[in-house]
Amino acid sequence: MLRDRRYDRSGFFSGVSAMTQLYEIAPWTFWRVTPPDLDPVETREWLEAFDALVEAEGPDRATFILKKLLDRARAKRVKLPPVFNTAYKNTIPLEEQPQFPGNLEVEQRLASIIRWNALAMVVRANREHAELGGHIASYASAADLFEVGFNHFFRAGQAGDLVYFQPHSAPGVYARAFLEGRLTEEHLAHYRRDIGGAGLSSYCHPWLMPEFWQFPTGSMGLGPITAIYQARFMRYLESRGILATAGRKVWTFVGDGEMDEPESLAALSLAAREGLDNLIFVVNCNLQRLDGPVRGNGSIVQELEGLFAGAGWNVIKLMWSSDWDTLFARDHDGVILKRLHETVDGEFQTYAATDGRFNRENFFNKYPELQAIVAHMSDDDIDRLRRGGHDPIKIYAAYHAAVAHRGQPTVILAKTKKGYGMGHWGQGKMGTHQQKKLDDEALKQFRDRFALPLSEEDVTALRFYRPAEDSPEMKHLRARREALGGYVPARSSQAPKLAVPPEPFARVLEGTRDREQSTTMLFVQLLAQLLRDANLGKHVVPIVADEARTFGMQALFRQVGIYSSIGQVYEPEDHDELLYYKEAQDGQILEEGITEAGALSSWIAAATSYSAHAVPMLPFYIFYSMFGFQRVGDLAWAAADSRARGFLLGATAGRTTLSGEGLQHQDGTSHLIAATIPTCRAYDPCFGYELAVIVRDGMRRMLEVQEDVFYYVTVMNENYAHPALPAGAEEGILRGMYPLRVREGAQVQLLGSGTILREVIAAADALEREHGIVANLWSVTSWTELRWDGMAYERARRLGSDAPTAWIERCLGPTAGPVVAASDYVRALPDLVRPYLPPGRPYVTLGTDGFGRSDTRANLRAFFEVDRQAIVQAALAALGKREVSPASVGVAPWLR
Ligand SMILES: Cc1ncc(C[n+]2csc(CCOP(=O)(O)OP(=O)(O)O)c2C)c(N)n1
Repeated sequence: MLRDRRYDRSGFFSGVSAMTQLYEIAPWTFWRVTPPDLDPVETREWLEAFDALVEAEGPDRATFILKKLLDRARAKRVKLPPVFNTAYKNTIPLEEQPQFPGNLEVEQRLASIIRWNALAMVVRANREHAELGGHIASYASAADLFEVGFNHFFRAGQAGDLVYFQPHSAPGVYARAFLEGRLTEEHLAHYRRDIGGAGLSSYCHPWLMPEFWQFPTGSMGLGPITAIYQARFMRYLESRGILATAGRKVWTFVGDGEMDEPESLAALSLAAREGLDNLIFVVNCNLQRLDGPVRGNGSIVQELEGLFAGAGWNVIKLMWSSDWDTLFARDHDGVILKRLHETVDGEFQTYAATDGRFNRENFFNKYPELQAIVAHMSDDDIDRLRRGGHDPIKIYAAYHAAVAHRGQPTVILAKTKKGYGMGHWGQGKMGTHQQKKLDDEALKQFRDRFALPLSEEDVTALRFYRPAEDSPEMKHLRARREALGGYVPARSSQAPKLAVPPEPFARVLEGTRDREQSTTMLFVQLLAQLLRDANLGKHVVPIVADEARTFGMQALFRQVGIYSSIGQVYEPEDHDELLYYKEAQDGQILEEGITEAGALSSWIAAATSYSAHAVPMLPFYIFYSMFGFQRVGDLAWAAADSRARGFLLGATAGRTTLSGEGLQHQDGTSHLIAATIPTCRAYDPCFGYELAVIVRDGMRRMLEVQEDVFYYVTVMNENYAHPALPAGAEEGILRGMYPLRVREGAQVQLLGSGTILREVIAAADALEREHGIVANLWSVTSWTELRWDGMAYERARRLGSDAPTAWIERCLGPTAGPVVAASDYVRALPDLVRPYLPPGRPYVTLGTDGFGRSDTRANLRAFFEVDRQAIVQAALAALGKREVSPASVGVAPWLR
């Protein structure tokens, strides 16, 4: 329908349509429709009057009048046209374009060489091993965007800029690093072959290439959101007087298809609200994603323009190359724009995939005036008309304006061709994203297209090419990078060590005597103490996603303040209370509001500050445990890949401990997900002293030893008394289990974690009291640590080492009887350690499988069969002391 009706995209109506069509089309294409001009003479008079106003009194006065007119229109209930779209052309007019400061010719040659090496690397890898995969077309479209950044903008070093690269354009970044001499031919020959050393990882992985990549962007959407919070975190560091970050920029390269990810869009308004003019997004609008066009029936550039502008960003459209300037100059009727506006992205893609002749016949010959504008050009000239994102002069102008812009983040919408320069076998082709095998003919065409100094043999052998060190290209490349402070990307882990103070832990380690408290409360007390510490305090970053009051943290609002880039411009409702809601420019708490993805992105920025900024920070992000790994697990992966160091606190944890909230709030699985992340040390402590030992050791490992690990600790909201740290328990607490009560002649071993440990303790008492059975009690602080440890020893033994046994086997080996384990998580969690128990010991696990429910704690625990009675039953059954009549056992209630 749209194709027939020819809507236009700027507000100029170009078809035979009528007003009624407005309502037949989808709302997101609304910007493309304007009612027909019923009185052109009157229209002209209005426009002339406006022109005269601008001419005589200047643009500010014109803005004032426009605002007045808008107010009047609103008052009269006149519908306003969409105001967030501009014409389909460059935002920066020719007359405002700065002089290109580089050596255009040399830079273009360098870009061509880098294009070749990237291509050769991918094609070589796939000739050798077709399974390796890789990408050519995306970098082909992004190469000029990257190169202008490398030659003129990206400043290196821990006080330089931060660049988030589009992940699958990594081949181009490797190819450049090869020219720079940072990667060898050997590296390039090991593209996508991580195993065995010298490999280049598929995408940007700090874990796999820790001295190269800074930010793991491989999962679409995570680059954009983490970059925004990075830019905000840099402001936070500055505002709190910790680090001067002014002038540093965060550059983010995103695909237009990637902008569909919710995470890509999630923080756009935050970036604008915070006035992050240290943030620049470059959206590579090659109009294609993997399967096909991003918006075949519409215009992704116009859509994103509306979206970003509406969110409050400075938008720079980088649409057409310098070649088009002369065409626009010859166009006195606005016919080029008219034609551009009626062309949808699906058609632009076809124009990219076809030649000059096709473009002339189908695009330019549509109107005689347009045909005339290109009449002097050959088909080859038309073929060579570039889109803006392939012209270094226009790219430079856009970057220059973005860097200079104040008060808002900037997005550059760069129009490019996917598979640029890949000829008929790649450019603009529907399947180009997957293209990775090229025949010799195609390679030769590529060589000719980019005028590469390669022989036939060089081409067919896919030889990498590096110009001589004294060539103009290499001299230029080195001079530019030297001027910009070194090479990019480069990751550092140079940061000072921080000492862990003993004092804050003392009180929690002593226990609460008879006072009943939750581990959440104890954690908040601990955090408050850490914040007070003279040396460490200022490095602590408390992060919440609108649940601070739930966790009893409101006292911290007053103690350290909530970070706000503009302070507090209102008097808070509770200002006369001692613990009022205090926002401040130097506030320490990051109160992110209801965005777990945003809060975790903030946490990643803080947790990697040691690397990105050479300033170690210690973030504690506390959240509803159900809305952690389950909700934003992919960001947790990215955190690990980023080598994050910090604490995640899954609060109100456990499926029965958080009683009333029911199904979607009760977490029975987060520890299972945590168990899949290699650098995540996950703990489910029951007592305050366990929590204190874990946090203290975590700080030691992350801040003093500088290990790349992070901690996930579940804390609960059930109140009970906490004993003091038993002598000798520390090692076991950290390794995952320790004996809480060991009795002579014990017949059964009872294991428990989190608050369910208390049910286990009660069960042991009941077993002895009511059945005369003596049990040993074990507190399991981490099923997952026991599993990592078990796996390591099991492997060592399998490979013939006489390594000592796993910790769990060492604990339980000298004991007797069956082992019964219970937790507030699904049974798969305690089942993780089953293979590492001493041989021949029966192992019974109890857990909270099934859907969560609202009820009292006691009812929930009885229902899920993790309460003391259930544990007693399980122990008796395991000892063969209880007969269960099959008739009395129905389907487990939690399966219903
Ligand atoms: C979360 C996620 N989903 C899917 C992918 C697989 N993927 C990688 S690139 C790509 C297409 C990207 O298209 P676009 O963002 O337009 O970038 P282009 O390659 O066209 O420059 C897809 C679907 C991914 N990496 N991450």
